[in-house]
Amino acid sequence: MQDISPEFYLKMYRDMRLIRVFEQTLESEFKKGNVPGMLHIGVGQEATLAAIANVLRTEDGLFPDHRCHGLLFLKGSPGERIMAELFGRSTGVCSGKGGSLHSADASVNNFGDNGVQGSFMATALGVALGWKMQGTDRFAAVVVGDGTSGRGEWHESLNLAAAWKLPLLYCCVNNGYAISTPVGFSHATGELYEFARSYRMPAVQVDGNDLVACYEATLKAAEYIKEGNGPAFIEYKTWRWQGLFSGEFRSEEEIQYWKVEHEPLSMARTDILKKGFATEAELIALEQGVEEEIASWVTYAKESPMPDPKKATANVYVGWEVEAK
Ligand SMILES: Cc1ncc(C[n+]2csc(CCOP(=O)(O)OP(=O)(O)O)c2C)c(N)n1
Ligand SMILES: [Mg+2]
Repeated sequence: MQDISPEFYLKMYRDMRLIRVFEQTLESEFKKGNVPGMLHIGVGQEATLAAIANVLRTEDGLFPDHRCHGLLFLKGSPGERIMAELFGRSTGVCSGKGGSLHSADASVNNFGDNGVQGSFMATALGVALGWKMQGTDRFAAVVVGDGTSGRGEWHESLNLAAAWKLPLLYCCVNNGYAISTPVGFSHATGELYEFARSYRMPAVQVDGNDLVACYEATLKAAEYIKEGNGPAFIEYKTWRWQGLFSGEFRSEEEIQYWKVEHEPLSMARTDILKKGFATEAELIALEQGVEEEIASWVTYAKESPMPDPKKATANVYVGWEVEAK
């Protein structure tokens, strides 16, 4: 594996920071009532998400789950239009109709999420089959949580992708819980990569809070897929700061470990300083730049008009457009 250059390391760190500030800003705007609908945020999972984003090319596909707002803009959609989408504004990538769970952007091959956990794992098979039949080296990353591995589509998808050698990269974000159910409580194994190995695809487990480890594992898997070998699977062991609902169900020791001792941004930051890739002052400037960029996205969203009710059915069903009363 080639060494990661200082510029690229700093770019990925900046991406992590963008995700953190984006999500925390969104959460605070949500609490003020400015963000409609449901909201699940990816704070704590930034190393995993930034690594995936930096391996995908524009022509590759993305099937993001409900904690992937960061991937929506890192995939290439303009950040202010993702923010506007979450604010339900007409300038959003789906004209404000997608929101947190249903945002897609075909121009960057983001196929979007939906409210049924794991259902897009079946859709992804069709996309990957099409690209394979066209003889391209395009592949799609399917980002799914640990809880989703109990779903039928999860196993059906892995099975068919392996049988037909489809170009899919399964990115399993194991944050330890589905809502508040620990992964080992509801699965035959808490080591989810073992499931994938039984479907005869290369499968590894990485520290999902270690940026470089995540990037190297993701890149290696992507190269294997692009060579036409079929699917690969990565289990990123990480932790989300937010529960599914408010209220905390995890122990003090667990929180201390993941939020302080093994926190992904400070781990990357410490490593950058240790390697001499940037000075403290340069990192502070970079972090301030991120704050300003996200603030400008919020301003854009807030100043954007609400969708026109008359266009409620536009682009929803082909040929079914009706005039709203
Ligand atoms: C088929 C289905 N069952 C239940 C739900 C409700 N639900 C939404 S998120 C979630 C937990 C998912 O856990 P996991 O995949 O581990 O993702 P995490 O929230 O931990 O990132 C559940 C059960 C759903 N959306 N779809
Ligand atoms: Mg989970």
